[in-house]
Amino acid sequence: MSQWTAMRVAESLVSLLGDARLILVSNREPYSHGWRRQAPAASAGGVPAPASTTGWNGGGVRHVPLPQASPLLQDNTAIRLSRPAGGLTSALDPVMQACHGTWVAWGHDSADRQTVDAQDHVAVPPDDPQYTLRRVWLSETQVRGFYYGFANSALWPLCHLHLEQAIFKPRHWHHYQDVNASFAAVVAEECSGEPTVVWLQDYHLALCPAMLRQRIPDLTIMHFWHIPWPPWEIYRVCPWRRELLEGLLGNDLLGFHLEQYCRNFLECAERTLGAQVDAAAGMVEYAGHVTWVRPFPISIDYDAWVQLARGRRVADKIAHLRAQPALAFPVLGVGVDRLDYTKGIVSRLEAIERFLDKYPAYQGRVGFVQIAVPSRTQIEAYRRVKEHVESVVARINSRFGMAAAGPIHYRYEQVEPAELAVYYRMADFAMVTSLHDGMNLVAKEFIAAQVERRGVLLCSEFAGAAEELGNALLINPYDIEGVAETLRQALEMSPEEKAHRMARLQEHLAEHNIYKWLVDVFTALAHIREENDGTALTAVAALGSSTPALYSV
Ligand code: GDG
Repeated sequence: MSQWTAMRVAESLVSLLGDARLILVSNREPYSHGWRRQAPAASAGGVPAPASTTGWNGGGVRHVPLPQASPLLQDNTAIRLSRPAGGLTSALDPVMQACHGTWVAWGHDSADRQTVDAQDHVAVPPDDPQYTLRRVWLSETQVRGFYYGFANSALWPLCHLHLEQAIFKPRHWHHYQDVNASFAAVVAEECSGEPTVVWLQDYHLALCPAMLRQRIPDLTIMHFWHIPWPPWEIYRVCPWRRELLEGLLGNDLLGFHLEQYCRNFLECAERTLGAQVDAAAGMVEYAGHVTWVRPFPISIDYDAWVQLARGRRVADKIAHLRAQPALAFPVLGVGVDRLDYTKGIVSRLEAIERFLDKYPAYQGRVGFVQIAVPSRTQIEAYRRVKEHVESVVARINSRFGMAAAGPIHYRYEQVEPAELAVYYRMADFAMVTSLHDGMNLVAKEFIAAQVERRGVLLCSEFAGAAEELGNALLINPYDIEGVAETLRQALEMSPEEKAHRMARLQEHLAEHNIYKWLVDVFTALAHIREENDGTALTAVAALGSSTPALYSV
């Protein structure tokens, strides 16, 4: 088991924080309350998750019953508690529980308003309250402009180099400013004069840091940006390029997955704002304030995925699945993605089609399970890519379909992590074909779940994960012929080489897990706080983190 465990890290972060409170800020909330139809008595664990049509980002939904009986309505609905099953919220939850901080997030669920007090607070986890969730309310119009509009129709495509999908509308921008101001006002209210560290998450909140800095100049503010930062030549098309940078430069520490994204950001700050940049040190000074910009490659709860994949009944479930006519192929591959145009699902399918064309001996012997999770379905570009994916699936299945089934088994739905682990463990190969991707956690989850080390990972060079995963087979998803060839290489690789590569990948991830990521982020912050106000660093030494010292360059 890794030295970086939830409990150990949570305790260490408390000492790294010293006397400061932690306020975490994200678009998504760690616990939500919704009116849901009662599940049939047999499934007492909760109701099935509805397919998400909102901005699911990195996690399905696990429903758990509320501890107290909630009022039943006539049509058999009741308030139920949900928890996103994504890696980030489950990794941050123990940290928040250990330091009893406050988590500020958009209250998006149908019963969220009914479950807060007069200050919009709800104590969580509800059965054993350890910290406060403060909900922020957004109107339907704000959600359309801020979330579907500027965040996901402008910033998302811009940062993923998909300029043809980017829509820059002043109305969306106005809502983005407005919502960021609401978040900043709520966070400032929560600070209540005590020493506080504010940790913001992701591209929904780019303006918040400067807004907060203006309200409380000596606040410690950090931000993690979960998607790539584009090169300046792309970034400069954004009409609000100055404002976004000025917003983010309110941070003391700004984290990206990769060194390259840090370099892109620094170049944008220098060329757009004329900020003072020291690229070697990862430092930028603007309007009298210094922001440190550092890479922190995010990871997964490795041990938890191993445990899921080794679960008591997983082997039986695999045998059951493989016996189904639709999956009765000697060789099975898997792909798991939000249905997003950045994930390169069409390229992946075309590469499989090319492979079957080129090597007919594999027809009827190779099948592929594609799990496509509904995402941002209110946006036209997402509806178009869904249609495209489904038309290619239909074409391949009609071209190569044998008696029982076509080679592509397509599931457009959310799937619980426990079931994902079954597919990951069962697969002979996994394909990650992102056209551009901050990190890609699916690649890491597949590795963790490969209990028998039989499988091969094909991973796009354009996913951040590729930097760490040299023992995967790296592919260029724009080169369909090349991917088809690499697929053949994967299938013809000796069992010894497969096991060797997988063992090296697993060794790496066992150490570089989500908890090490947390320690690295907070260690860097502790160095900054010491520089700013002399906070003791004994806790950093005690952790023995391998994070390079912030000032070592
Ligand atoms: C953004 C960045 C970065 C998938 N299907 C289901 C499901 N998942 C889980 C996976 C995985 C996560 O969602 C997907 O994470 P990714 O990293 O692949 O992709 P994004 O959603 O685009 O995430 C990305 C990440 O942020 C973290 O910083 O790596 O680059 O784009 O954990 O297991 N979970 C459930 N049901 C599903 O059907 N429950």
